[in-house]
Amino acid sequence: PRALRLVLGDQLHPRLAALADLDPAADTVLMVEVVEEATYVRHHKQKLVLVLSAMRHFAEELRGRGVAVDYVALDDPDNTGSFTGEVVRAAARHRPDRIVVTEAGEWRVEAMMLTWEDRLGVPVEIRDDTRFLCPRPVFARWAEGRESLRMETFYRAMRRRTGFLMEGRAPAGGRWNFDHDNRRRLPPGHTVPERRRFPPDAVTREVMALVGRRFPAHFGDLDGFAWPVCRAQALEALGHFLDECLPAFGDYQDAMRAGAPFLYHGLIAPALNLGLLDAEEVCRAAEARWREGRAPLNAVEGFVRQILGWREYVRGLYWARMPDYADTNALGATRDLPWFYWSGETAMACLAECVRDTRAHAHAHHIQRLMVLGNFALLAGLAPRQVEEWFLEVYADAYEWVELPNVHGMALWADGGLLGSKPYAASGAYIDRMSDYCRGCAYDVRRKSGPTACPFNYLYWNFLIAHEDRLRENPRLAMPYRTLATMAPARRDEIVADATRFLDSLAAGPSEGQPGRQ
Ligand code: DLZ
Ligand code: SF4
Repeated sequence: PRALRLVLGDQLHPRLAALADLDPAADTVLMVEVVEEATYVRHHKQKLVLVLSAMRHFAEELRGRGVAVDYVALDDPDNTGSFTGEVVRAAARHRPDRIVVTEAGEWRVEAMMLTWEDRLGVPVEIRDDTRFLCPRPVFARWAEGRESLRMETFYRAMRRRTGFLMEGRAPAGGRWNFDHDNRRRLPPGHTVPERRRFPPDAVTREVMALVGRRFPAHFGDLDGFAWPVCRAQALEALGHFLDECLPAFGDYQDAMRAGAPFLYHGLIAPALNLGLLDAEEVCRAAEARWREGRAPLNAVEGFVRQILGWREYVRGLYWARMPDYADTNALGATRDLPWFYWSGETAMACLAECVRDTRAHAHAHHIQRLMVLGNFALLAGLAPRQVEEWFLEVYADAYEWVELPNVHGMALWADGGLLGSKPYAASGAYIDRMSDYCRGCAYDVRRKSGPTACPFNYLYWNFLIAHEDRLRENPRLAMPYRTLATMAPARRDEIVADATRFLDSLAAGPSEGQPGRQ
């Protein structure tokens, strides 16, 4: 019997479920570069390069192991441009007895896969994606009958289930969570480590030319590409993080500094989400550093929480709630995405800096995403769908399963609190505390009102005023609402007037003389 085994662009793992029982004498692995995946949202140029280059490297590795790989390149003249079209064509070429796939990361692609068996008249076996530590049915059972689905509860269950950072039944160090120790700002003059870069090899350079030619209008710089594109490079990047960055990762994980986009962050999400690394190995490696006394527990626990907790949790939630999850808009947000999310042209230094980092690297770290770009979107009432599309396009690590819950639920509270117990709204004081952005800003973070005041300040109170009915009873917002209750009506009016003036000035398209989307 001959199997055709499809490997998608974000499934580049040596022990992928669909390859488990591969018979090199009879089976063929199918990999396809299709324009639909590059354009269903208009991905950042570096993200396109990353995925396509990693696919080409992975195909070569399989061939090196003696596996027959049928690889359809983007420029192949017969390429139909979609997964379904290419599976249909490949089935005609190979006449397999069955098709084996690993479940897709995105709902959109799973819906396609579910049509293939009928269409082809060949059995299509869809296997669980064993790269994740919490299988979809396990999450569904955990979620069943719970009123709220809190990450913290899930994370503790996962610690118990996997044994990571456990001492018997107790959490290592006697606490589940060391986040309290993880909110330090970067001391002035502190030097952060140089990060490992992976300059483009011949394969990557060819893909860069292809992307430049085929997708010139997509956002993002193409030059400067330095992401790991194969497993060996990804392991090197992981090793570098563990050696140089993990020890201080916890302390500074929420800090931001102009001109230093990477700080002590892992930078492994692009590789992890492509399959070049897997969750278990990175958690195991980080835990080993702690057990060997080479990294403190607050750092290692903070890291493991992101992978074993948060990452698995958002994926579980995505599959448990899609497709309806994407449709909610609990705060009724409808404003168009301002053009500066593309151009970076805003007098708000924090936002301009985060957009610049994003354009240059297809990367920004979690606080830049959540507390600057996401926080602004929340406070300004930007339409969830537009914000989600932006996040999905611009980050090298973004696939809908991970992007959507993070943006829709965590940043925008568009799910009405299924994921987060309160909206992550913050005024300029938070950004000032965690960064050095405000020093270089045209606005004054200490001013509360008027045209030179930091817009985050009045937008924050304007947000609380606008959603008073919905949010006043939220126990986690009791403090700001008590403050609001003591505000004089004239002060409230002033806040609303400042916010209205500012929001009305946001342009949703390029104004004259501004650069285009790229
Ligand atoms: C993101 C992406 C891109 C840009 N291109 C391809 C491609 O040409 N072929 C492919 O197999 N996968 C690609 N991907 C990744 C898919 O979009 C991803 O597998 C789905 O979104 C499911 O998670
Ligand atoms: Fe951002 Fe306000 Fe600080 Fe300017 S003053 S950088 S807008 S937080």
